[in-house]
Amino acid sequence: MKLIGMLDSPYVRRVAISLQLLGLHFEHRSLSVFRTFEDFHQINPVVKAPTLVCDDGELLMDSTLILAYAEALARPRSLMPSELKALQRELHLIGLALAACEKSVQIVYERELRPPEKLYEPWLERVSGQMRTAYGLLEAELARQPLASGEGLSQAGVTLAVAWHFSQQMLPGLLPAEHYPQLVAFSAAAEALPAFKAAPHGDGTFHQAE
Ligand SMILES: N[C@@H](CCC(=O)N[C@@H](CS)C(=O)NCC(=O)O)C(=O)O
Repeated sequence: MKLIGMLDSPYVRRVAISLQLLGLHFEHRSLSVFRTFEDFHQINPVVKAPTLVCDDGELLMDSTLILAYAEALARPRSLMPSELKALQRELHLIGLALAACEKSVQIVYERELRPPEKLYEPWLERVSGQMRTAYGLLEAELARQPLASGEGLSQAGVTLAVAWHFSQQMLPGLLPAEHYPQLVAFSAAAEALPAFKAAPHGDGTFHQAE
């Protein structure tokens, strides 16, 4: 299967890291939804990153849906807990991390895609507040109950580490490290893992280690 999209997208990156952790082989094509719109359009006319081209040619999009398929392919291997209470917490954390991701991406788009005179400050303030709230809640969750950051890393761990790293790279200064010590430590541990190093944030291409 082929994963289409750039690793500067937190959604593409969470899929690239998760596929590795699930033991699934894939090729990666680092196409930009902006700079290479036409090339992307030829693969997926909706131009959404990530796109997964399955081995039979079927197209999947949306990182969470792609990961649902990947989980089914990888069975019995899984990044999700099976016990109900643990699954509930896992989904709660993933929801917070995806909200933080979405708000971060909205800030990036607002800053980078709009002409400066069309920036809408009340919207920027709103989404910045939502992003800080989501990360604040994640920080409190990790302080209350740690999450495995090495062996045993779960989907919540992948998603929150990728989200935090993305926000740090793209929105420096918006989230002062001293307010989020748990997230800083968790992210550092995750970024040191081989699966994260093989799919670094940016415009590079992932190569599966043999
Ligand atoms: N909920 C989606 C969000 C994906 C998303 O917004 N991807 C961005 C790149 S970071 C994209 O495709 N942007 C182009 C567009 O929406 O037109 C997911 O989890 O995959």
